[in-house]
This record gives sequence, structure tokens and C-alpha cells, in this order.
Amino acid sequence: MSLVCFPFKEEDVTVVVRNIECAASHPRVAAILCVGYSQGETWHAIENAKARIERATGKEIFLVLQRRIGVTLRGGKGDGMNTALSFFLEKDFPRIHFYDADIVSFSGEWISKAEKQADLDYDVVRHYFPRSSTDAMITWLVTKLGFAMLWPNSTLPFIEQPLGGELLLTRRAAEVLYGDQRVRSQSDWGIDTLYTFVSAQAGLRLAEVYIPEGKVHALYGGLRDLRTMLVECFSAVQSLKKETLPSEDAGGHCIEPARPVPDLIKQKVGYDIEKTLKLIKSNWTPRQQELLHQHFDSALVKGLLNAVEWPCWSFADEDAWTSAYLKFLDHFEKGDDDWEELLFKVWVARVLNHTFKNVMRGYDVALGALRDLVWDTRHQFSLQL
Ligand code: GDX
Repeated sequence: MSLVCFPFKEEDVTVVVRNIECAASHPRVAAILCVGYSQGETWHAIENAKARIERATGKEIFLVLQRRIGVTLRGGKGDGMNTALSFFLEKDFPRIHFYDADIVSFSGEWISKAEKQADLDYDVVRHYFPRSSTDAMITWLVTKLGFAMLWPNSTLPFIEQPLGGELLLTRRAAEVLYGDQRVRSQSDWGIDTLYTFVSAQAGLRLAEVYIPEGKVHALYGGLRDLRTMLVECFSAVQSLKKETLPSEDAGGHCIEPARPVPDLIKQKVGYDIEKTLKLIKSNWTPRQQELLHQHFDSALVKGLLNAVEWPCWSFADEDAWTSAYLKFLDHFEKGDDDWEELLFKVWVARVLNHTFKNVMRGYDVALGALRDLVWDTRHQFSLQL
């Protein structure tokens, strides 16, 4: 019988309470753990619903505040998830599931699918979803691409959603992760990268299950909403760049095949394009321009500086992004606002280029271009090893 954890900040309380109730009603679930960032409105809504759900389902609901486990990085979702791991390891449940609290399409089937794979002795089970062709731009352009450059011969680049917050860990996996200092330090959005990487490095067996209805959750506005996540996810990859992986996949990796993507998801635009167009133009400083000239290819410099005058993005094609990514891996300094803003601007230009070059040609072309980028990069970097 498993423990299900919902890390939460401030979310639509009706959705959160409904998800807790749904998970608590599942026959394979023994208890629910809600880990809050703070005692705000969502916390109080859970507190108010707790006794009623416990009575109705006979399952205990633990409501705890996240602890400060990392020391150097921002205290965010990483501290929340690691607080849950530490709680889990002190109890005797055999498995823990994590789900984002704000998912409108969450159902008991998500739990059943993960449990079934864990029954086959997989240590980690991740959920993956059909996604819009403008969604997951950090996953594709930062995490999967970074994995393909740094560890091309591993399965890491082919983990469908390496940043997904929906996953099951067995006790063994939780011990490996929580026992790792790098994981405990990663208190911010980089936590998903660390869970994925350290699981692969430790040779844990991974299964991925497909959720055909998709993950319907709170939407982003302009890409600015994703700036912190971008910086923290890139920096997490950068922090691992000298790490090695076992040459063969010790653990094994099994993926449930995907199904045709529902039209609603195919038609969705993942971010507000109009708001985003202004982002490359704004917040320039003389030092950003200096860094740009000092470290990056002249075509990228020219393109970005042109974009100050008028929105443009054609310069930010796949090759330009891959080459800029390598420069960022070498020189990027987290916490330095100019470096962070440069990373953000080049990434925004890349997302706009993808949107106007690939997405305009239809969903299948757009997804094909993202898959090809990872596949070709893996090949290119494999040959360089
Ligand atoms: N305890 C705690 N502490 N919970 C947090 C914190 C925090 O600092 N920040 C966010 N959460 C909760 C939040 O309330 C929600 O339940 C969940 O974590 C995910 O946060 P959300 O802001 O909805 O993230 P978003 O933008 O939807 O990203 C999620 O999906 C991404 C993906 O699917 O690609 C999140 O799980 C990412 O880690 C993941 O990369």
C-alpha cells in the first residue's frame, strides 16, 4: 500500500481537494501526504477538508510544511519533494507517488498504471502525456537536449518527460535519491532533473506509463512566467556536466507506447505569443551585450541585437541554439542577472523560431522537429566522444 504525495503552493483549492479525495479513495493507497510551501489559502482548505476525507475513505492525510533541506539554492519544489522523501523513509510504506496538486485531469487510473509497473519490479515509474507543440519547451530545449549532448550513449535523452512531477518511487529508489547529497541540495525547480539523472546513474529500473487524456493544469502566460524554471533547470544540468554514467544502461527502460494525440491538445498554444514577442527587446544592459560579443557566435549576436529593434527569431535555429547551449554550459553563472537574462533571451528566440518555423506547419511536423533535434544531437555528440 502506497503513500501519495501532493506538493503544493497556492492552487485552485477545489482541484487540490478533489485530487486528494480521489487518491485517498484508491485501493492501493494507504495514506496521503500534502507538503505545503506555506500556510496559505490552499493549506487551510486542505486542513478543513482533511477530517471529512479521512472519515469517508478511512485513509490518513498528513499535512506538513516543507523543511529547508537544501542550503545554497532557493527553497522551492525541491525542498517540498525532499521533505516528502524524508517523511516516507521514516514510515514503512513500500512506495511513494508524486502528483502536481493542480491537475484537473487527475484520476485513480494514474495511480493504477504506476502501481502495475512497480509490481513488475521497476524502481521508478514516470507518467508521460501528450503535450501541445509549444508546451514543454524547457523539457525539449534544455533538459533532453542537454542530456543528448552530455550523455549521448545513455537512455537519458529518450526519457519522455524527464521534468515531469508525476512519478512513483519504490523504497529502494527513495533511499538512493535521498541518500545523495546532490539531490538534497537541489531545493529548487532543478529537483526533477536531479531525480531523473541520479536514478539513471544509480542504474534504477525505469518504466514510463502513458496518460492519453493529457495533463490539464494551470496555464502559463508569456514565457516570462517560466524564467525561474528555465534558469534553475539549465543550472541543474550544468551542475552535472562533469558526471559520468555507466556506459550501458544497467537498469533498463521500458516505455508504454503513445496513442494518437487528442485534437484539443494538438490545437492548444502553450504560451501567450503576443506577450512573449516583447521579451527579447526588453531588459538589455551594456554588460549583456559585452557577454554576448565575448562568448557567442557572430550570427547569434547580430540576430539578437537586431531583435532589440524589431521582433525577429530566424537566427535562433537548431544549430544556433546547440552552439549557444555549449557556451552557456561553459560560462553561465547562476545568480548573475545578466547571464540569466541572456540565457532567457536566447531561449525565447529559440522558442519563437520553433513556433514560427515548425509549429506553423502543423502538430506532427513540430513534434517531429523536436524529436529530430534530440536524435541528431545525440548522434553528433556520440561521435565526438
Ligand atoms: N511544496 C511546494 N513547494 N510545492 C510547490 C512549490 C514549492 O516551492 N512550487 C510549486 N509547487 C507545487 C505546485 O503547487 C504544484 O502542485 C506542483 O508543485 C507543480 O507546480 P506548478 O507551478 O504547477 O508547475 P508547472 O509549471 O506546472 O510545472 C510542473 O510540470 C512541469 C512539467 O510537467 O514539465 C512541475 O512539476 C515541474 O517540475 C515540471 O517540470
